[in-house]
Amino acid sequence: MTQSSTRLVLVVAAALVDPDGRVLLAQRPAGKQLAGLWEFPGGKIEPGERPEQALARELAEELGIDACVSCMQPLAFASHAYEDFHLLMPLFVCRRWDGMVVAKEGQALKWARARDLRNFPMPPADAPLIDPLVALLG
Ligand code: 9L3
Ligand code: MG
Repeated sequence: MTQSSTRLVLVVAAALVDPDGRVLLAQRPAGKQLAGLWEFPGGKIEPGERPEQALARELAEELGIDACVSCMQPLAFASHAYEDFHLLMPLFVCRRWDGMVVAKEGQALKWARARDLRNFPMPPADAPLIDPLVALLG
């Protein structure tokens, strides 16, 4: 039997939904992997973190908001095999947070209507998350 040595990378992402039903997309900055593509904000889950905790930490670091952890709703799982690692990424819908969204890392941000999400070039893991999100938000 051959052993696969593919690294598993656990990431968590948010569909931040504002009171008008718009969803926040963040553009991956130049110099990073997948630069220029629009993603659901989030990042890697660190050892010992629950996914929702990791997401709250990432949203604080990247967007300066204090997201309501107990309000996060799991919506769908993304999975994508890159050449050197396999990405697993749950998407949580977040409708409640404290503070104003600010691009803390200089990233471009866009509030998009669910039906417009398909117009943004996205990383391969994020694109399949649009259908369940559109189904939820209409
Ligand atoms: N990633 C893909 N879609 C997302 C996020 C937050 C992350 N919505 C991918 C990009 C990288 C990996 O996950 O391959 C780790 O993300 P980061 O730490 O570079 O933001
Ligand atoms: Mg990130």
